[in-house]
Amino acid sequence: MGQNIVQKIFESHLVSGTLEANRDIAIAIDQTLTQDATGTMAYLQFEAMGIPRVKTKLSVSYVDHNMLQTGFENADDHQFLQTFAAKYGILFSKPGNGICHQVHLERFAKPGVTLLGSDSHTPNAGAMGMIAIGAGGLDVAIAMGGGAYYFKMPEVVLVKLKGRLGPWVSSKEIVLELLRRLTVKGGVGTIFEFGGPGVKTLSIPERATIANLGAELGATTTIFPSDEQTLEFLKAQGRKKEWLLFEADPDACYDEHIEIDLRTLEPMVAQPSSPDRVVPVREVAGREVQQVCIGSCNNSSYVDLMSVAKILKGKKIHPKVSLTITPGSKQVFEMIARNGAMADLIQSGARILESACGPCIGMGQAPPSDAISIRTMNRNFPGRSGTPDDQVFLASPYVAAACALKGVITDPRNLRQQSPRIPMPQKFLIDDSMILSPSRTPEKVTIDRGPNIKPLPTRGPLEDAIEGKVLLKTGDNITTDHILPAGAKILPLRSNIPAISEYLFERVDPTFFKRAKECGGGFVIGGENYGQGSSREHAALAPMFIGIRTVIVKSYARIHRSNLINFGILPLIFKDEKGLERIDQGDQLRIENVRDRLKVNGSLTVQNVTKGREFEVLHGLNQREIDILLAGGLLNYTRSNV
Ligand code: MIC
Ligand code: SF4
Repeated sequence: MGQNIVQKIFESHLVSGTLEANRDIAIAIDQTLTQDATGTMAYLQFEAMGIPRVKTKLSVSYVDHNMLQTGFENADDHQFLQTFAAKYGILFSKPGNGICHQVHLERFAKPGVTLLGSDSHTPNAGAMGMIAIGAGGLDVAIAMGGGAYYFKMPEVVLVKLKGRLGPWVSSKEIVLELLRRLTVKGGVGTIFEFGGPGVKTLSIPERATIANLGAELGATTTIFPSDEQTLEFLKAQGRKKEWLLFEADPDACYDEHIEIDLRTLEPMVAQPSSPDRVVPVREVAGREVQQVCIGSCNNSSYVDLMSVAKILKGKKIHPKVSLTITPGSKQVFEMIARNGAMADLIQSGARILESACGPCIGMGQAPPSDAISIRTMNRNFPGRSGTPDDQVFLASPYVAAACALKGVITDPRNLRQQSPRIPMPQKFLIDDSMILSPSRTPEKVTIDRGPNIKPLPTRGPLEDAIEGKVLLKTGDNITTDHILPAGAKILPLRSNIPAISEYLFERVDPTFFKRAKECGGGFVIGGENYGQGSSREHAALAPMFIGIRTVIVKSYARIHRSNLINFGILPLIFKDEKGLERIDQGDQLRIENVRDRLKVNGSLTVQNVTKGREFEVLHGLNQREIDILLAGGLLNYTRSNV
């Protein structure tokens, strides 16, 4: 029987397990990437493993998130990362070189290989016909040490594209359509493999927009075939030799099929404050817009920004709008600066930001209160922009540019101009001088550790009885931005767990940390898709640090569940609907014989001491996960197994 692309790569990288949906598997990792906001912890963890040099074929450390240097903290972290990379055999992409996913696609992604990244949008590189998965920093540290990546074999869903996109419709609409149909939890336990004749009409950056936003569906990853378009892109990046034709066999099988006819798509937006609240632009047209932000790892490629420049050329943006442009990489920035498009953007009234995550992660450009901000990004979770009552809409660069011109939400088809069709460059500007090679004399490199870098917190083996108060009862789709927000104020504390812990659940309940501290920890209770969004392991590490031993919810997002296990927090699941209803915040819960029950049983009994009742919870853990939890986390487990 023929194979799909996912099976082909998994088979050639399989370390353990069988390639059947929902079975435990482990794959070998060829490449890793980290970014600065998750990288410092990942490298401290790698260091704790005592391995002198990374064992991957390629590991890159990017600096793109914590770019505002309002104090010494972020600069300290950059120094740490640079010296660490030099010593341990890692390439270092300097601040200013660009956003990790954009740079990785340009310079390192290649068909047929595997990439694990400590950022949830790592699947961006799936545009290149490779398996690229987002994970917690500790999983990436293990991979850098030569360890495999363990997960459940996802179902592989074929997304078959037919036809060609119409004028003013971009590849963003393809993935917004998927989000509209499937919602933010529709891709959990799934890999989306794109195929069909419509794929051939999409360039690599257009495919990357889709693969990137696949993370918002909760998917493990998204992958495209490697074809003529891939060859063109690699050629233009001076990397022709890395191309190989990589497609599904004609008789390949899939667990499910989805079809999208590109001709039926129209300009769309995701309304506040979830990426799946998708509607056609015309349904919300006319609402006043105060801010437009173009950029992020989702839509900041050369073609994206050239399209915006073409739309804005010779015109002025609406007086009420603040427009920011963030080129995704130095390559994009320099190319549009040299060809004059940057001048067109500046003359239109745009504010130009450095190549970094910037507004996407609330590192500046928080919008005014209650104002509409149109962003070409991938996440509009509440308050993520930095403004508590933000109204962020996600849109394509075409829609964003139209809104900037008109000052109201505008369907770009109503602009009196032609839809820009920017050709892919024959040759990109290649200058890797901001990617530093590791040292040839690593023994001479000392790692700079400024006062912002605090030692890694650890915990002992799992307790046999867990007791505590329900500190928080939340609803469905709690994101890691709810659990531990990012933004300009909190991000600089990513290397300082004691300090960052004070912001746990700050936006959900500002009293959480104080109460948790008074109680010495406790339980967190939630609904469906708990922990969706980012890969930040701080959303598990900080709870572990303040004494949270157990989370009980209806279901988990993949990366967050792994992060909880990695840091020794039991991720339990309500057995039935009523479980959640029977608990109130403040109830005292107790679980006994935890260690023994985990070893022999799929369920545990929770006593609600306050209400004098018991209820059953499931754990759904495999043997390896149980062993990790019993050891008190993945680092303890790895150390004791080496
Ligand atoms: C995000 O987009 O939410 C982030 C910031 O890039 C995170 C990583 C982090 O929190 O450091 C992600 O996507 O994993
Ligand atoms: Fe950076 Fe935003 Fe992309 Fe996350 S989603 S990597 S914050 S640009």
